Amino acid sequence: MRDLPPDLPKSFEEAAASAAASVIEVTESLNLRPYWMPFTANRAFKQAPRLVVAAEGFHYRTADGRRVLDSLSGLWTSGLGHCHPRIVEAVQRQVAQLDYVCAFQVGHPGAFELAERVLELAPDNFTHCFFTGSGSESVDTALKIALGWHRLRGDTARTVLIGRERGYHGVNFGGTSVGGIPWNRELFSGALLPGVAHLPHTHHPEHNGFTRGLPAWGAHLADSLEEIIAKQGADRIAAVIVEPVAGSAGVLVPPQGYLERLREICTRHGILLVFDEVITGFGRVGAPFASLRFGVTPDIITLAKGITNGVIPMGAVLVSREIHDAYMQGPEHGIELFHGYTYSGHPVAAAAGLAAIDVYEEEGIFQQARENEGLFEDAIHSLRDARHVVDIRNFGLMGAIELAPREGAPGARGLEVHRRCFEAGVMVRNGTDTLQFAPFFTAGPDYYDQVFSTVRKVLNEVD
Ligand code: PXG
Repeated sequence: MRDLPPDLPKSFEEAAASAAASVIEVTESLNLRPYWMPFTANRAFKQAPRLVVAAEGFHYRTADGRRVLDSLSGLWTSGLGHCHPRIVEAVQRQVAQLDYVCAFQVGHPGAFELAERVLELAPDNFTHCFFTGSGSESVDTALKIALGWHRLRGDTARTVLIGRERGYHGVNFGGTSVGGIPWNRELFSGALLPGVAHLPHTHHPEHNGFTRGLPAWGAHLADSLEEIIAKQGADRIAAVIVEPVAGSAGVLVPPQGYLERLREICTRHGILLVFDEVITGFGRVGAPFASLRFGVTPDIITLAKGITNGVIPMGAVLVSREIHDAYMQGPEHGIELFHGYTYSGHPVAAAAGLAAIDVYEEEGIFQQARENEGLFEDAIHSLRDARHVVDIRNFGLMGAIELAPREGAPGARGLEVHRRCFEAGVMVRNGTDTLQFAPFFTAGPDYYDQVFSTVRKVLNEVD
């Protein structure tokens, strides 16, 4: 193995200092025009850019040298904290030893080891793991595996996919089609997958507003699946995909008994149930996976984000032996699934994943996340009486504070809160007018105090 590169920054302070040295230069000379930023108000951003140059633990360092506390663990990705030394080291070693190898018809040990380690964390019936480069790729992979599985079994009419209103499953065509956030679909609605139906969402503040944990009201909403089945015919439906706890739409927590009911209906009608655990996987709900926390076992699980603690892009799809084995037919020299990505099982991502799982396991991280739920719940609900707040909801270490929108300008108040919190030293993400929180798994009372006292102060200031 080659030695590590000698000139890597050794600490946050060092990294921040070297970054700060180039700050003036960066902010003055950086050309903001060429980069078309994703899911961003580009014109507003470029007038008042928020640039981050370093991170460590729970903090970012901005280009103008300020420390900013992160309240979303990256983008639900980095629950172990930023630049975790064990993951950084594993990545440095791997990239110096094997940077890349063709992903098809050739392998490297890390991908096999990671598949085994991920499956050890999953419910018992999952036996095989397919790697992707992101959550969106995981979702499209899962939907294709579901369609192909039915077809291989001769169930060729099962082509209908069912998502849920306000669901988020990434931005590829499959995920956009089953997704249910209207503005993510609007421009593309003419060319999304045909034959997709959506379950109703479960967020009804008049019945379940300000609930701590799982709402008691709403399990019956799962019965809408029966109505869709009655209209479409059970033998035409391939799969139902839901986030066990919806993240992007602003943390929509499943009503008590809802997921169980979905599972029961899918089983009864031979429909595959896919849990999109891109956010809920790897500790976010105080367990390796939400399916384990809820005791509801889907047929397919999609993953990303926490699999590498967000350090290197990677996603995964977990399936049962029954699904996998249906593909293992035909001549042995034949490719069984004509699907895969250049970066499936990427060596550096696999190394990051293995190191992240070492930390999750050796430090009892999922248990720690579970134990910190009460702290988070009390902290977030303490804003119930704050200005503009119309709902607060939480489960595990996921939470949201919904604000009343400004008249005629949905999203404007949320964005202003995000901006002002950033100026006040806390990164708070807004999805239109809903503030989203994903605290670090090991964060303690001081962290929560700083996050929520800043949000309260900012809510007092904004119109
Ligand atoms: N499924 C779920 C449940 C997700 O949360 C994806 C799929 C897509 O993953 P990639 O890696 O392709 O982005 C996600 C991603 C937000 C937000 O504001 C969340 C995501 C993406 C963008 C914004 O909460 N999650």
